Amino acid sequence: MPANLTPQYLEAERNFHAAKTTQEKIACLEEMLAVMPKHKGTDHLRAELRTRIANLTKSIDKKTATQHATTKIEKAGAAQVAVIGPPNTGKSQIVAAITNARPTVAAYPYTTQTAMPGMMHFENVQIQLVDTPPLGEQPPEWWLLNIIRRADALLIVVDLSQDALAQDDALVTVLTEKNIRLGKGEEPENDEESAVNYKKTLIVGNKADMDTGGNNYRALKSRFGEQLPTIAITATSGNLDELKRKTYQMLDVMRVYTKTPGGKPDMTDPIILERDSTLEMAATSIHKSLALRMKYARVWGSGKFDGVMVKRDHVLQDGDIIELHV
Ligand SMILES: Nc1nc2c(ncn2[C@@H]2O[C@H](COP(=O)(O)OP(=O)(O)OP(=O)(O)O)[C@@H](O)[C@H]2O)c(=O)[nH]1
Ligand SMILES: [Mg+2]
Repeated sequence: MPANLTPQYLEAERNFHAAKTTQEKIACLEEMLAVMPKHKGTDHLRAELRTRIANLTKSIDKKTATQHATTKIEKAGAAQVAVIGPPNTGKSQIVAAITNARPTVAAYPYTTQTAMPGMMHFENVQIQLVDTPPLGEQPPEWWLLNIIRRADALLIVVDLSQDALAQDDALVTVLTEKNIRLGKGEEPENDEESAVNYKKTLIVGNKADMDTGGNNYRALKSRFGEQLPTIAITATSGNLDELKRKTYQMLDVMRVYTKTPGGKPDMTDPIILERDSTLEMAATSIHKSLALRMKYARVWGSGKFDGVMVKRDHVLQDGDIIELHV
């Protein structure tokens, strides 16, 4: 057996052999990839798993494109944020209130059965939220787990009309078992061996209108407030600007604008980059070949003076305007 495969890997492999549908098989292979220790000894196995996933995906795309669409949500906008949480906490209400999607909201639990994406605008940035079925004490369904793993970040929604801590603890336990941890985590190089998947997370206490004296939110904040950003909202009230702002802030990104020589920058269409990205990373995000061909750039904002010439390794700041020269 190569390279200390973990018990989680072996379990995923058993599930793979037991899987009946192609989608389940793909999910098990993805799980195997996700929980596999990452080092030289597993390079070969990882490549092999990727090829198998690609081949199965090709066969599925031909057969059942629509069925596939509800279990794998294509990313759109600056980031994909999965909205997850226990039953009936208001996940669909939140997605309906701050995006263009219209998922069903209802007073009984287990209303949502499939994932539904919607776009949220925050200032000049578009962020994709994905409404999901409830995540209870049971392990999540294979495809929901994949959506969570693939998402750039999570909104965890709990119900402040009840004891929110019990709900959250159950959910954190379920995710931890699947090697998903909440927060920013270590740098990838320090974490190579562990195969742990860190997710930036905003904890959303919903139904604040029913939290008498704010006691449940206070308890939630003292439990998570040091590690994760938290917010209390009333999703049915309509005033959710602060939720949008905190969702954007959690992503830890920055906006950079481009201009042509002599032209004006388009301030409505920023490039979204990880905070502290360099000029080279900005060019790559526009087009790989552009990064190769680029000779220098001028920058307005983080440079010593406006329009100063900078090199590839120049670290950009939120709001910078760049002019690339090839
Ligand atoms: N009082 C109050 N009720 C809310 C609030 N947000 C949602 N609700 C109600 O809570 C119920 C559940 O809302 P949903 O959005 O369907 O909850 P969900 O988390 O998507 O539920 P599942 O899909 O079953 O997991 C509905 O009756 C909503 O009207 C809120 O801020 N305050
Ligand atoms: Mg729902």
